[in-house]
Amino acid sequence: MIMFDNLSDKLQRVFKNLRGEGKLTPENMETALREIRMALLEADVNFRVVKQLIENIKAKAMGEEVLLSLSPTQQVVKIVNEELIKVLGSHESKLRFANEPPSVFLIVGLQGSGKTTSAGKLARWLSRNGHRPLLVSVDVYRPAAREQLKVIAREINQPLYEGTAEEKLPLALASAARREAVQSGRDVVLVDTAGRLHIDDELMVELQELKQQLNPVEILFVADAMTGQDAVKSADEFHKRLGITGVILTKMDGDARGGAALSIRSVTGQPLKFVGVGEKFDALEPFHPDRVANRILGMGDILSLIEKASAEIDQKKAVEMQRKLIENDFTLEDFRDQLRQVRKLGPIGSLLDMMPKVGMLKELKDVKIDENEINHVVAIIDSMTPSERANHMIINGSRRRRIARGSGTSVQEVNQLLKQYAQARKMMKTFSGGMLGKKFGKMKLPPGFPFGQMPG
Ligand SMILES: Nc1nc2c(ncn2[C@@H]2O[C@H](COP(=O)(O)OP(=O)(O)O)[C@@H](O)[C@H]2O)c(=O)[nH]1
Ligand SMILES: [Mg+2]
Repeated sequence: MIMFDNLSDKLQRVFKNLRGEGKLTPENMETALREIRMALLEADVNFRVVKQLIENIKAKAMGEEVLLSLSPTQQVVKIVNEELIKVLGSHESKLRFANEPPSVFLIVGLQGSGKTTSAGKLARWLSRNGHRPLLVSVDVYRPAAREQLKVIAREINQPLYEGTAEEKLPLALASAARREAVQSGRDVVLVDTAGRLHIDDELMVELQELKQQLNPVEILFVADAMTGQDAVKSADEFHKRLGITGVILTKMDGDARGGAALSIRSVTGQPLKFVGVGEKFDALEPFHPDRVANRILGMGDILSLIEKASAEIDQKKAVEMQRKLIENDFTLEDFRDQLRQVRKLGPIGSLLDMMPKVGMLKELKDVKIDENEINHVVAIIDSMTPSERANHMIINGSRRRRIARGSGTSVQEVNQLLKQYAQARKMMKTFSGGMLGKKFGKMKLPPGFPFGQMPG
């Protein structure tokens, strides 16, 4: 997110200036705090939020919590980091779901903030995370708006409730969509509501009615990060008049200064749940306060980077694999490709060791990728003929001996590989391809994948 670059630069300059100092004194702390305050205000952070932040940082820096083992810079970085995380909401705020499905989510906000796009993104995100969403647009005043959601639904391949000719009002449409969800076993109804250029009473009355009748578990306010403190103000007003349960901050890929992201939580008391980082439908990320704080302080967001890099490992291939799995067409050749991808991930192990927050990646650390073993397996598959790779059932005893010779391994190893392949094939089918797509991307490898002896 380029939006924090400026703030990040400025804060790092503050830390650099402190580096020359032997210890924290009221004087050098005063200077540092003044500079931090300026940097935050220039980033368009709400002035009350800045005031509170500075007070907290000062109290901590001057208080008993100062650790002798840290240098002045490290101390200040640590404190600023902790306080930023607090302002951003401390921990990831997950979506809530109704005890009895379907859960109704109202998507609300001003016109152009990104509601319709976010509804689509959220539908895709939910469907990739084990849910079965149903979309409905109740923006009855602008037929184009409903058409827009219809087009999006088709593009992301998620169902949309279109409504009948009689269902002309938002309430009728939304209620019918909920009934439809019950009937078709959909567990989340995403209601894309009408927006206005400004908050007006008519809109609020309509939304209040929807809230009363539908009893939504989430009322997500969609705000455009580019509008800075205006976004914060309207979030606050929506919350006062309607009661929101979370915020989706869109257009974080733009060059806004970041003030909205840093203020909205403190001002409204409601958490940022997702950020929109692009126009595509997968450009939606759960909001992680600690990662954003790290990013602002210039620690880089190694976590997101890795997640992204691994998610993008040959997406095309992953999709193709998924198709093959569904059609039970996963050959030894595909198995070899898969292993090559795993091998590509190898260096991540060493990357992890350098990272400050490995705790979060415990699952990852436990997966040891044995490159040697993978190389062996790849060599064995390399020694097969194309028809053997396409159909492992034809690999009889004499073929096994030939393959072992060709790859410089033993028949035993070839046998073991074929067994593992058969197991992997079975297991992957149970995962119904999910692991190879998003989940594989996030490297949530099941224990022992792809070898039995891996610790997990
Ligand atoms: N760059 C960027 N554009 C976005 C994002 N979210 C929405 N948009 C764009 O913002 C514009 C308005 O979005 P729309 O969903 O129609 O807003 P609505 O009026 O609130 O429903 C569209 O051109 C979207 O493509 C985002 O996260 N990043
Ligand atoms: Mg819209």
